[in-house]
Amino acid sequence: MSEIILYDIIGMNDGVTAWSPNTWTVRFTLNYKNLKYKTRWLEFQDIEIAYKETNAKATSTRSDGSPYYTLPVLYDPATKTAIADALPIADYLDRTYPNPRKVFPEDTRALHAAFFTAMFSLLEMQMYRLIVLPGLVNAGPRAVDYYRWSKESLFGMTLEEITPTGGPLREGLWKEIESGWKQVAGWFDAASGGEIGERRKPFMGGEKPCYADFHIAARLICVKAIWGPQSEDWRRMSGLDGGRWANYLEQFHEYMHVDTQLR
Ligand SMILES: N[C@@H](CCC(=O)N[C@@H](CS)C(=O)NCC(=O)O)C(=O)O
Repeated sequence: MSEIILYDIIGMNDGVTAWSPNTWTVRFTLNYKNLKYKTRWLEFQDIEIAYKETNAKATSTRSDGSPYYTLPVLYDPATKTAIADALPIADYLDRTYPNPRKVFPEDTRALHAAFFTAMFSLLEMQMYRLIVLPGLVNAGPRAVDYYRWSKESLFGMTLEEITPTGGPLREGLWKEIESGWKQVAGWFDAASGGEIGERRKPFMGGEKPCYADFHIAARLICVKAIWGPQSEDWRRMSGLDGGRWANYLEQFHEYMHVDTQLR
């Protein structure tokens, strides 16, 4: 293939679902830059194939020292470059294809690094815990054993312990998520210098999205895909902060193209 290849995990909830937050961030980046690419869809248990096909290096290891294979992986035939992980991929794409636009506006890379740390501690692990168990269904029937092994060995807990299905533990996670989103909402307000209503800037990047926006939108898409758009959980999350996050997601339409052809 002469086009860039994005390796993504196929979701089984509803036809071909693009559900992985980290691969979504890369898809947004490719779409935003108008780059031509194809998607190679792998089932969850087959992620290692991306590394075999491209010679990409796994960036982390499991507790037994073996490579931890995750997606996204991106292969660019123009430069014969194979990279794993959303952030190094975005850095590579900005460096190699700075035009027509970068996802990291000039001199915002350090602020982005601070943003990732803040997002992770405020929200991401808490949201992740609420999708790990239902994610098993979306990974598809052939992935069940691998998925369970992968997540349980990472957390040192069963899937059912990672994702409490009720009770105070679940509510506690929700409370943290609610307060996390409230703080993120404050960041957006700050970006507009206190302006509200029509003059409020839509994105963390101002009038145009930047990587931080894609990072957030990707996580909203992921929880919506796994919980389901009609689920009680999605209703709860999308209703937070006056329905702000569902409205926010709608602004990404022009960057949401998904190459659904299986290959
Ligand atoms: N640090 C990586 C993390 C990638 C990651 O965790 N990807 C998930 C899908 S969103 C995955 O492939 N998980 C495989 C597994 O847990 O076995 C990145 O930012 O891209």
